[in-house]
Amino acid sequence: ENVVQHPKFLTGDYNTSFIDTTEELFEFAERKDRGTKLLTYIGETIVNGHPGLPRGKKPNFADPRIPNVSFKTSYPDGTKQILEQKGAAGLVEWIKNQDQLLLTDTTFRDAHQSLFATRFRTYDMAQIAEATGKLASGLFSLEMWGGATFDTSMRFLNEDPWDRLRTLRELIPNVLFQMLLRGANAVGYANYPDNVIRKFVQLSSEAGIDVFRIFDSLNWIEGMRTAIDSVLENGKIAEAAICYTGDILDANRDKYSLKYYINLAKELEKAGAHILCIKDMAGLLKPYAAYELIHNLKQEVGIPIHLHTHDSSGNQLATLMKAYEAGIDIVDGAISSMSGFTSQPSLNGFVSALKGQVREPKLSETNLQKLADYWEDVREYYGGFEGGMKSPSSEVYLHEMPGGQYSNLHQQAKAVGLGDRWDEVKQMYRVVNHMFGDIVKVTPSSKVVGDMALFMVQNDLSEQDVYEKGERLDFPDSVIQFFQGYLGQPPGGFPERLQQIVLKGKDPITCRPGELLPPVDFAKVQAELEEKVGRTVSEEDVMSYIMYPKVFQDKEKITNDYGQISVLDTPTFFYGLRLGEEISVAIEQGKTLVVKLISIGENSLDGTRTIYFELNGQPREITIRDLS
Ligand code: 3PY
Ligand code: ZN
Repeated sequence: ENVVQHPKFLTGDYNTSFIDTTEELFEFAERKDRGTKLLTYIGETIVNGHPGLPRGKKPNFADPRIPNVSFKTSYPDGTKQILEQKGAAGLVEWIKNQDQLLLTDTTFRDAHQSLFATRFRTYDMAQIAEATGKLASGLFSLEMWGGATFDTSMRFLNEDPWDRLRTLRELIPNVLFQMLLRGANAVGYANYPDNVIRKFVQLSSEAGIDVFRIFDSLNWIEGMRTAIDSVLENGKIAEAAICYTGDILDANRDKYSLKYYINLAKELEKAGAHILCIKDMAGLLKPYAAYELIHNLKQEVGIPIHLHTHDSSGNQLATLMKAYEAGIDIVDGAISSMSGFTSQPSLNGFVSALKGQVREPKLSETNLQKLADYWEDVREYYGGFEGGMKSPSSEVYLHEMPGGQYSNLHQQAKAVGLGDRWDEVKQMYRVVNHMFGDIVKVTPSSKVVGDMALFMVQNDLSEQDVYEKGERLDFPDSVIQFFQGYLGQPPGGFPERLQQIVLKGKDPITCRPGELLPPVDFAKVQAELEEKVGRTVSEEDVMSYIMYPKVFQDKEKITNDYGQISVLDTPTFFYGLRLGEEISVAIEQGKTLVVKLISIGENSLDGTRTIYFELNGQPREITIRDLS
């Protein structure tokens, strides 16, 4: 603030002591040269590429087809209005009274988590948000937050996950927003103290989440209660999940039987869940098993049932169909151009398949196609992160890897030099599951299995080697924590021999980790964080920092160096600019920078290059260290 803008000056409310007593006049903000910061980022990207993507010339992408709905239509009322008018219990009644099958669109979360290692940017979501609210207002919900997106949006995209939530909420005021919450692990990979879970649920409710899909990575109900209770306290919808693994129709695999799932479902209903989710994170629920499971659950529980699956095997549209026949209330799908393989089955395809049926969903095929056109164009930008499946594969029945993990683990394998041993990693994943006693594999338990598989392949260890040389092995931290009981207790307990080998004399816990973890003192953490980053932080920042301290601080540093790079379009964000290319960047409401790349200098003796830009028509040079 300077003198002439000061409110007291503007209103004439000052006297001669004004300058002496108004200290903030002498606090000069760091000169914010946002232009230079942005040019530096673009220059860096041109010279050194984007992490995880091959360096090279920026491909020619067509402009995405954004459906033209703005101003022409208003937002039709949707499920969000029902929740607002009738409350959580009223919404549940409304679901039960439906004569249509309800649908959730996962495109904004699970689809890209499962196909593109969670790399989709808010920029691309925001551009289709209004059209989604207007063209698909009949959806039950949009799954658009949580799971791995919280971590990756900060870690790889330098975005604030809370901003994504708020931005989309503003643009979609009519459809329920749904998130994936990992029970006591919130949106992280380890258990957090109870007060962190409660605060997280409160803040996400306030920022716009309506439906919380809550699961525990070992199907351990104790790990879910705090989250369920918090959602109920906030007046939101608690959707509690049974994670499906194994095969209820395979008599040889009786650990996860129909009876097991029915008991779990009843417990969750008793725990206060509004909706029961069957979370088939790997896509193992075969069509006839789905009928059997849902048909039986419909008789045993009174709450609506929501089915989530992944189409890795290519069988899952058939599973949705059998689920429909068994009376499922709500089903997840992804917009067709973001569906299939490790993602959800096609929403568009399923809607078309049900046309003319008794419980036909109230969604327009034409409108859904418009959304599909957009995502088809936008997914091109992310080609470098694609998971690599070229066809459906029933191999998933062997390794049982969650769809949301597949592309991420593949990236992780490449990063540690095991890209060409991916087949071995997948086979080892199966071996590790067996060694761990056949566990539910979903974040974070799936990460433990993945870490162990990578560890064994990398060190050329067989199962036998682990038992024989285990004393001398430094197991990954996540594996040690798992056997210590810090992710909770698996059904049937831990395999004792392996547990002893991994823990090397340490005692495991058998109680809920949240009982042992001291509550976080939020005010203290806030002060600590403000000290570290040198600015005032919000409660949301504190939460992001508690869950991802290093990632949060790295993001802060990148923001200091480059400014808000989330305002860049995605091709520029990943590939910089082509020679002669000009872009407009809206850095804030009403303020636009026009950036043009003029030329790229030769590599000089000190290892740097000069990049010549025009910024709003003025020549600007940026020097970048060439890391190649
Ligand atoms: C996640 O927790 O991120 C998942 O998608 C689990 O399926
Ligand atoms: Zn999923």
